[in-house]
Amino acid sequence: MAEIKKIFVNGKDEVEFFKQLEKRSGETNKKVTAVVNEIIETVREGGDNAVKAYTEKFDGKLPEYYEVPRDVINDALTEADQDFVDAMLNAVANITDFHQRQKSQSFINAKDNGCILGQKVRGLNRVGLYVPGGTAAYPSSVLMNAVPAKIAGVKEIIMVTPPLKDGTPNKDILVAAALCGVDRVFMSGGAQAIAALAYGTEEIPKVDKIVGPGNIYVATAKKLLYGVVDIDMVAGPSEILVMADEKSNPKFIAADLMSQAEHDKLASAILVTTSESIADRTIEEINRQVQSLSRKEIIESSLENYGAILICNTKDEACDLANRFAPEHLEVLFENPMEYLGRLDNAGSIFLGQYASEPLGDYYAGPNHVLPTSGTARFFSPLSVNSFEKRSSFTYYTEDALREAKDDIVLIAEKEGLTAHANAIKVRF
Ligand code: HSO
Ligand code: ZN
Repeated sequence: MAEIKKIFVNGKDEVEFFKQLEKRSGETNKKVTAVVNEIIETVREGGDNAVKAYTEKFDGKLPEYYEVPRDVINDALTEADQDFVDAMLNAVANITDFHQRQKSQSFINAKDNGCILGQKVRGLNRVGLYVPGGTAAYPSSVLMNAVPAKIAGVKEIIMVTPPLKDGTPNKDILVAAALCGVDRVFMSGGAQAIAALAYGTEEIPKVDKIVGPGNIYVATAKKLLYGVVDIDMVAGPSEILVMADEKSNPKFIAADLMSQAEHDKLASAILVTTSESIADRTIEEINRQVQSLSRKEIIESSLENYGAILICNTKDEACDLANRFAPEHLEVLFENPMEYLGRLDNAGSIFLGQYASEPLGDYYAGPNHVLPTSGTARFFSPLSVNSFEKRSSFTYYTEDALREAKDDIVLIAEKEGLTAHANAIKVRF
C-alpha cells in the first residue's frame, strides 16, 4: 500500500508539509566536501593517472577504454535496435524544433551620429557532459543536453560517464551520443571526472561549462568548481505537482504522480485538487496501478515520505499553492487548462490538459527536461540554448560623439575619485 497523506489546505497543515519537503533537498555536507576537495586537488596535479587511480579505487577496476574509440561509438549506433534509433530520432527532431526558437540574436545599433553599439552572441567553445552510471543513465538526458548545445554553436562536446559493472560502455548512451553529435566520450565518473573536465588533463580537454546530473560527489564537485568552469545547475530530487478538478481522470492523475515518484525515494509527487472525491479515487488508483510497476518500492517510499494530496476550495487557491511550491513539473488537468497559464508564474515546465502527461516532456514533445527543482523555479529556468551561449557587447564611438559626452563622463569619474578614468577621456581633446 502506498500511504499518501491527505491534507486539507488551511494555511497551516500544507505549510508544515512544504517545510518538511525542504529538508529532503540533497544539500552538500562537510564530509563529502572534504573528500571532493581532495579529489579535485589530486586530479589537478596528477591528471589522467589520478583520474584512473580513483576509478580503480571506487569502481574496483579500470574500464575497457579510457576514451571510447570512434568506431565503438559508431558500431553502437549501427548495431542498435532500429525502433529505438527511430524513436530517438523523432525525439531529436522535436527537441531541435523547440530549441531552435530559443537561439539569441546578435544585434548592432548603428546610430545617426556614427556611433555603433552592439551585442555579439556565440556558442561556448567546449562543453563537458556528465552522464551518471547505474539506473539513472538516461539516453534521453544526453539529447536534452547535447541538442541545445549544438544549436547554440558549441564546437566540441566531451562526454564523461562511468562504465557498466563489466567495464564496458553503456550502449544506449553511446547511441544517444552518436545521434546528437557528441565529439568524444571518456569512461570516467564521479568527482574525478568533473575535476578532469574543469582543469583538463593530458587526455581529457579542459571545458568551459559542465552540464548533466550526478550523485552527491558529482554535484559537490560542480559546486566547488563553479568559477573555474561554468555549470548548469545543481539539480535536486524530482518533483511533480498535479492540479485537478472534479472532471479530471483519477487514473491519469495517479499514473502521472507515480511517473515522477519512481525516479528516486526522495522524489516528491503532489496532487492539488478542489475535489475530495477525486482525491479518494486517485488514492485507489495509485494502490491499484502501483502493483504492476517495477519500481513499486521506490514509488511507495517517495509517496509516503514526500507525496501528498492537498484539498483546497478553489482553483485560484490551487494556482497560489503551485506558485508557492514552484515545482519542477506542473500538470494542469483542470477543464480549459489554457485559461490558467497566465496565472502560473513559478514552474520549470507546465503541462496543460489530459494528454500532456509528464513523460511526454521527459522524452519527446520538445521542451527540455533539465529543470529547476526544490522551489528554484522561482528564479531559475529550464536548460536551454541560452545556457550554452555567451555574449560580448561592443562599442564604436566617433570623436564628435565623445566630445559631446566628455563632460558627463569626467564628472561621474571625478565623483568616484577615479582621476585616471577622467584623464583617459580628457587627453583625447
Ligand atoms: N523527469 C526527469 C527526466 C527523465 N525522466 C529522464 C525520464 N528520463 C527530470 O526531471
Ligand atoms: Zn522523468
